[in-house]
Amino acid sequence: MGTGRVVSRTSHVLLTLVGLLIFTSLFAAGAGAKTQVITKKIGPITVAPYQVALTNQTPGNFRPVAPDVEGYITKMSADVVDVKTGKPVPIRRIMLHHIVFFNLGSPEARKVDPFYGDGEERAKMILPEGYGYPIHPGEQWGWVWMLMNHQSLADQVSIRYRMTVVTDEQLKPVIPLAFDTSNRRSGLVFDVPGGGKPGSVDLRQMSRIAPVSGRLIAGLGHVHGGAKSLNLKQPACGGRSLYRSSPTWGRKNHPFYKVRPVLHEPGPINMSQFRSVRGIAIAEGEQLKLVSRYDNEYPHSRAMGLMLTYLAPDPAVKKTTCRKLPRDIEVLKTKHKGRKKVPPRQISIYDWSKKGKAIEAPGPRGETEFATGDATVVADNLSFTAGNISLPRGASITWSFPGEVLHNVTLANGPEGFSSDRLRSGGTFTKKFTKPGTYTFFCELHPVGMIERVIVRR
Ligand SMILES: [Cu+2]
Repeated sequence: MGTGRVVSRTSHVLLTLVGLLIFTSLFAAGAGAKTQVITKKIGPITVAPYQVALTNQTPGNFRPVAPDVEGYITKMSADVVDVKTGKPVPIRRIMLHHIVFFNLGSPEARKVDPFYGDGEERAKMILPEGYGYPIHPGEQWGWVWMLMNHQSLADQVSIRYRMTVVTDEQLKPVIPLAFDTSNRRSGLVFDVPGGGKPGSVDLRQMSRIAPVSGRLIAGLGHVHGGAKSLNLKQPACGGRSLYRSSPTWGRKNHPFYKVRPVLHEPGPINMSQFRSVRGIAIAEGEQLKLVSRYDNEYPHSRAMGLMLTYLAPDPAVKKTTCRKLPRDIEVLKTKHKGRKKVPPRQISIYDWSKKGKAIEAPGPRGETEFATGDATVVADNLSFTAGNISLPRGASITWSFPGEVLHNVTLANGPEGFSSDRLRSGGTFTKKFTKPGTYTFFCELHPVGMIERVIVRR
């Protein structure tokens, strides 16, 4: 659920196609209309032990394949499956952190938003009766995804996506409209600093203008650990709430809380979605605003506030009327029992054991470097130089990223949440430490072993 920037990053990936492709169609006859379930499976994608695999950093240049038919997608879901059995892979093996699909079908299409996105909460596109996302033969699609291997051995998966496609029938077409409260920071993430009073909240917002008059007929959201809610608002109608997406958190023993290493605080097991056949009337040019609410008592680095909504163009909507919201709004939630309240923060850093396993560590091995002022740290060769460093309050650290492999620095625990972008080729990141205490960090792309501990003196 991203932005034009992500499209440009993925488009070069589309030039080559390597991978296994399986196409299955199940036909169910209607009154002239055909409904088929189209499944595509791309892979095998290899993920190294405890490593992350990113779309454009993975050998093979895997790209998504479009259904190549004239019709409409009414439902869509994605998962990672075993290469041999085709069955979904458990999170303790490999986790699909996120996946986002773009339609690069035409020059105009390049301007539009992702049409489907899913995080580890396994959100599905489920459009209400009579609506569909239009697709055409010969379309090129792009995608962005991240896989994480939670085991000490290299592993392989295929990415499987399933679409319910309606052909030979005219449905009402929808336009995807995506919101991102990081306001397009690289990676679509933001850092909640924390340090607030119990109950304090971090609010972020992102506004955009409705490109056409129409009806909002469905929406889904994505957040990370620490989130309270996402709220889509209509400023022209007193800022009323159109749709609130709320998280359901897994129970303490859910696999999200058992796997290691973690790249960010475990996210929810579900975000509520909405759909409505009547739809919420929105006038062309009208502003829509997404507000993300996170706990700000604790730091939450690499947080997200993403919402994907579907707008069905309707020229009958002439202006903003602020009429009552349609009564047929349906809120879709998981049937699994979970926790309503944001669970306590659970994040640790990990080092390699002698046997090559990820083990929790208080910090990296080695002596603590005592700095009397600003310091520099080099992030390269899967480690941070000066892994343990002590600084006076008010001093800064500049991290440099000289190599060709992307790395970053992400706060695990400490008095203030922050992270750098993913950097390489001489990129740098500087942070001034104004709060005394112990900070632990990891690289979110190499979370085992690429760790750091900073002590800021009083
Ligand atoms: Cu790294």
